[in-house]
Amino acid sequence: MPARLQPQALSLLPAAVGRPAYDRARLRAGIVHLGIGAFHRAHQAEITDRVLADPAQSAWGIVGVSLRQPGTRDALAPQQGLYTLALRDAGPDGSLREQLRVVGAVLQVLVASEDPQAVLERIAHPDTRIVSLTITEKGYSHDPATGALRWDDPDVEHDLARPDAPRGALGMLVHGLALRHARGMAPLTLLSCDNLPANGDTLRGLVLAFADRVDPALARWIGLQCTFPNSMVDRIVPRTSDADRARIATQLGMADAWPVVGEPFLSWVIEDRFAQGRPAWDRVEGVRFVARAAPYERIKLRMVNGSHSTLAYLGAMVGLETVPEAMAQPWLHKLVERLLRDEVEPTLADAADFDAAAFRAQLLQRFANPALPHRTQQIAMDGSQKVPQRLLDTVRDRLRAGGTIDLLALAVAGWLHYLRGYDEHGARYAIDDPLARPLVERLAEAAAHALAGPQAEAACLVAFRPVFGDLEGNPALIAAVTRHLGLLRTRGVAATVKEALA
Ligand code: CS2
Repeated sequence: MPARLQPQALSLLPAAVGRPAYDRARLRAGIVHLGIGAFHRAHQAEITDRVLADPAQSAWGIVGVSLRQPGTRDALAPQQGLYTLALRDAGPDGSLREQLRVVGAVLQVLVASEDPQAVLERIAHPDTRIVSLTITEKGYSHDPATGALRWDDPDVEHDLARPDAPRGALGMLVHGLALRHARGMAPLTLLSCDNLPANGDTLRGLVLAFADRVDPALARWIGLQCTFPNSMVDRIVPRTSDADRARIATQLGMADAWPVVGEPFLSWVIEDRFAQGRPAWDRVEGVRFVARAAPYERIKLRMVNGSHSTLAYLGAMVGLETVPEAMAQPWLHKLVERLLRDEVEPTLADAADFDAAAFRAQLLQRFANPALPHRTQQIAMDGSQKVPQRLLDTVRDRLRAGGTIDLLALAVAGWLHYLRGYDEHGARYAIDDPLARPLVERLAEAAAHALAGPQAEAACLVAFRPVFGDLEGNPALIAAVTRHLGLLRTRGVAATVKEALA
């Protein structure tokens, strides 16, 4: 057993491994981050770590929070918060490259399900100035089509009744802010880093709605004093595998119980609206503060995430396990390229200084990165929460402009096909989605109907309002999804895609 990664062992790391360029003992924790998973640790925490090298920035250490699972805390506590970030890609000759860096920005990890009071008090701590979030789409307890709060969400119901022990993100934020308000403390910036359209505005709407139920005066204070910048975040970060752990331990010469692995590409665009200051994150290449993030967000959700989900559903149905494997199929590669060029990019034409062709070429390379075996099933999860902003907003814009939606409809049909729960080889998988039950039950009813067939299933899916919203019953979308679904079911994914490209 190699020794464990720890502050005392930093000097023993090989010279090529990056490490904190500051005295961790001098840091204060200005940031509380809800959802301290791989994504945050490969993105915001690394960027913060680089900025902390300047002693003038030492107030921006991070306290991470896991809302439910103790896994990250258990892994990082013996390492006093240290962990390794491995950035991986392939060189021009195809050889794999990996750059390791030990990140020191995370000072402590709290587990809300074990000690919600500790999290509330941390939000109400005088050092805290920013609460940031990566809690995934479903963590917002909202209706994916409209962004409205779901009052019947079990976390919301629980947290309205238990201000002392909230378990969801909204409850934690509002009850934490209530402590600050009651104690006459300064307001906070609440910074969503999730893949939602207008993530800051969406979070603001949800927090204000929840707070208004708790205490209208609190809601007024939050609305007037706290800020909710929108932000766009882009870096591919697959789940860490045991092979990653083993390889990284060999390179470090010591064990890291939970390293994170990502691509070198990095982009973070944040609206510069902070209630109590912010780190100089923009000193790091790839990070920008702007007045309005919406154009960047739209490009990212539609180009990166829209095509990612398309690859994930269609790839998973033919048994392709990873994104680079899917990209190695010329017909899937071409589908993504054409989907972007012909149906997504025309909806982004108003974004200033956006070079769509260059972005597309770079994106295709990022997806093909052979050093990142990002699993199609990981991206396929939570479709009901992802499809609206990744594909359906684009469909809306195309229909409004009188454009074709053929390849977008193929992607939607791919999701519908995927929801049957087994791939083309008969291999079964679970549908991991908070709305799996209503979706699958509805589709099963449609399939059992006397007039069963792709038409009934497509109509039934497009009638599902929480996802399709005002596209409910749209005849053009139903017709296109029906056609593709029929082919997917009878001739298979490869033949259907090739025909769509012909
Ligand atoms: C992916 C994203 O898991 C998913 O749904 O599409 O996590 C994606 O890798 C990132 O948004 C890239 O920035």
